[in-house]
Amino acid sequence: MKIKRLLAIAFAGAFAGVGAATFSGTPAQAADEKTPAVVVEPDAVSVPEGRSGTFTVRLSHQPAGTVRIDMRARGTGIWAAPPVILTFDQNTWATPRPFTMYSGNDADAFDDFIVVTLSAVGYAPDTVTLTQVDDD
Ligand SMILES: [Ca+2]
Ligand SMILES: [Ca+2]
Repeated sequence: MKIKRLLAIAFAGAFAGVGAATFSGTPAQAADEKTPAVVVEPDAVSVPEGRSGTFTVRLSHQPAGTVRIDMRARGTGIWAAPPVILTFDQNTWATPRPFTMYSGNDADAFDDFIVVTLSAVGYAPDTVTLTQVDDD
């Protein structure tokens, strides 16, 4: 599929930089899980044009301190996200945190998509693919 134009995305700078988090390396409550990872669910979200879609983020293992989630996005079309920086700590790491992204109205009839990679220091990254359901 041909990508018609470059991504235009408004992240308000929220995802810039790298988190300086520490991680104990020892699973506290999930000893049967393997590598510590960022867990994003579901893997894919359909977003009607002009509407928003939501996925959740949590950590697989308890951190030693505050962990900041770094988000990077690649794709096509117009997307926006709130200027929110997700962080997890010893108490909140296991609770799925919703994150909503908005699909902007565009003049084309192309189902744009965006792949968001969420990472954190000491954790394997995870991705979610949001696909715009174009209404033109
Ligand atoms: Ca459209
Ligand atoms: Ca479109």
